[in-house]
Amino acid sequence: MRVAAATVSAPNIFHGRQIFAQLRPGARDRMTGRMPGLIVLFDVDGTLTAPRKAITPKMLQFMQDLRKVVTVGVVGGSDLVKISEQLGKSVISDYDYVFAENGLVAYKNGELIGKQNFKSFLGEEKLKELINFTLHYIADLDIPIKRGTFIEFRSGMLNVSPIGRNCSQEERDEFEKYDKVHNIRSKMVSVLREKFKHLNLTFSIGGQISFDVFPQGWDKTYCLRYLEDFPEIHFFGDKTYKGGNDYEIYESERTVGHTGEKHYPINKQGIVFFSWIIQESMVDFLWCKRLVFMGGNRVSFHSAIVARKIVPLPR
Ligand code: M1P
Repeated sequence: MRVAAATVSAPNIFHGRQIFAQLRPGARDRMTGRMPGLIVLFDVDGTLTAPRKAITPKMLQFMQDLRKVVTVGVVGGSDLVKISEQLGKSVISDYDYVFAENGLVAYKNGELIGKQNFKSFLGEEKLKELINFTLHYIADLDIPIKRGTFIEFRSGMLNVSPIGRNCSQEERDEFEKYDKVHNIRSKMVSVLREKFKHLNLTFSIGGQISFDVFPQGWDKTYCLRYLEDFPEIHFFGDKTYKGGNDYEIYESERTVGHTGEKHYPINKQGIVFFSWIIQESMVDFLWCKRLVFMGGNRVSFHSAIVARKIVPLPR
């Protein structure tokens, strides 16, 4: 489904309600009490948490409640170490699916089900060429401050940070502001993209101080190969614009994409949206989903909430 509308027309809402009424009887699996064939996937940074920050207790509780009524997965650009710092040490068993590094490292019910290897894919020579060029570029870069760990080597990708990953939180926030004005990362990405176009790599800006480098197709849509049992996949993310690391999965034909109007959409708006699901059962979600579907457009959290208020569910 495609992005767009911030509003939904009344006839579509009405039609959505009719469909909702038809689907209502089979909405729950008798054994699990959860909606079969449907999964809700969440991005981490900027969606479940502030960038690189820990999940709030309220949000954690909300996710646990949500998992009682629907299958839940998380898909982050970060590696598992960082996702665990943010979502908790038991993260791989707290969710049905945990996709670290876009799903290049994948867990289901606490078990590792897949792991990609960037080094094997590229080969040592090409990898060295890429790393050398990147480090030279950063060495020549004149930015206010630099720290350490300019390249983080991960299983399925490289993470490149012009300031260096071990900057402090304050330095991280300052770099992000500086980058918004001076486009340090997007300029660097353009140069790398051109220089290494023969390698078919993707350069994806997902966080505050860095960008990820991986082969084309190893973006967040990679995780969808593990979700063949789910004809309906809802994805929630913040960086859903072109060039953002949620773009491909948000735009994928296999997902119904949801984006926030501001940062941390789940905290500010989506939590209200999903609270209805938890409180009033999964049928609310179906209703909202049909609303989006019949509208032929994506509906933001906000407009879904507004629409939900305008036309209350039949009791
Ligand atoms: O999850 C989004 C990004 O989070 C981190 O980005 P940064 O440190 O720049 O804020 C990184 O782990 C990055 O790989 C990831 O995509």
